[in-house]
Parts: sequence; C-alpha cells; structure tokens
Amino acid sequence: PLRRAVCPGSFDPITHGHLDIIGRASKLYDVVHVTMMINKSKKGLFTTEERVELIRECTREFGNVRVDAFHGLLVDYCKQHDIPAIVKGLRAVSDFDYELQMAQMNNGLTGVETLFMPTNPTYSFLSSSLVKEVATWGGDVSHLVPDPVMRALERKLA
Ligand code: COD
Repeated sequence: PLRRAVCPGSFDPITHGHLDIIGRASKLYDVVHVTMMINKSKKGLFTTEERVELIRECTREFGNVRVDAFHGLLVDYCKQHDIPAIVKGLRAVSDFDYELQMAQMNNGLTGVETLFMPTNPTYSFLSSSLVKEVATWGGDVSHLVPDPVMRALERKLA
C-alpha cells in the first residue's frame, strides 16, 4: 500500500514556507495530499479555486503531490483517504501551543498522528498573513512566494 500523508492549511496564498515543508514531506511519503481546508467564517484574499490552482502550479515539480480542498474536519478527510499522518511545519514557540492542541484533539478523535518538521530558518518569520499585509502596502514579497503567487497578488491588489 502507498504511504500517504497530508499537509493541510489555509494557503491564502501558498508561500515558500509551505513549499519547503511540502517538498520535504514529498521525499518521505509515496503520496502527499496538500489540502486546502475551507473555513467559511474566514473570508480570505483568494477564493478556494484560486488557492487550489496556485498550489497545483507550485507543487507540480514534486511529482507525488495531490491537491484538493475540503470542507469539514481534517480527521474526516484523513479517514476518507486512508491517511495515517498529518505533517505540519513549526516556526516558533508561538506555533507550538495551538499546534499541540490540534494534534492531541485529532489523535483523540481518530488516532491520526501529527508529525512536526522544523521550519527552514530562512522562512521562520514567514506567514501568508504577513505576505498579504506587506504586499497590500506595496512592499516587496517576491523572495517569499513563488512566481505564480507573485503574479496573482499583483492582479488581486492592482
Ligand atoms: N515554515 C514552516 N511551515 C509553515 C510556514 C513556514 N513559514 N508557514 C506555514 N507553515 C505550515 C504550518 O504547518 C501550518 O500549520 C501549515 O503550513 C498551514 O499554514 P496556513 O497558515 O496556511 O494554515 P492554518 O494555520 O490556517 O491551518 C490550520 C488548519 C486549516 C490546518 C486547521 O485549522 C484545520 O485543520 N482545520 C480544519 C477543521 C478541523 O479539523 N478543526 C479541528 C482541529 S483540532
């Protein structure tokens, strides 16, 4: 059987920080699902379709990444696709509290495991929300996001 993992997120939009974790996970598993978790109460800058399309373009090079979106609990997505492991990046202690809560909750719900990878220090300060804020005010984020995302940001914020 294929060994599967999921890298879940909001991906509004995908950054080099996400891609670093996804690329490393893709070397450890046969198939990595990159799943945009739909959150109806958070509007976001990009639509679900736009985010999914950008993730597809930016992860094509890895070869074993499957991209989709899901509305519901992450543990239910994992059950539906027979995925035993969630892979998450950890940036700083500030991520730890909430990530630990989610990992323990998810494990309690279905037994799914969460594995944490330390962020690449180049991207330890990087988040989608900071990218959006800096780009909104005309700051240069071209070193923080892949080219397709840069072009999409320019169109969106024009
Ligand atoms: N370096 C390393 N990793 C990074 C970086 C970076 N610079 N930036 C992001 N990451 C990784 C982190 O692992 C992060 O968790 C992940 O990428 C996704 O980041 P975001 O910002 O796109 O997404 P979040 O943090 O909003 O995602 C939260 C989830 C959508 C995963 C979570 O809310 C969820 O699972 N929701 C589904 C509903 C559910 O099951 N809820 C119950 C949870 S117990």
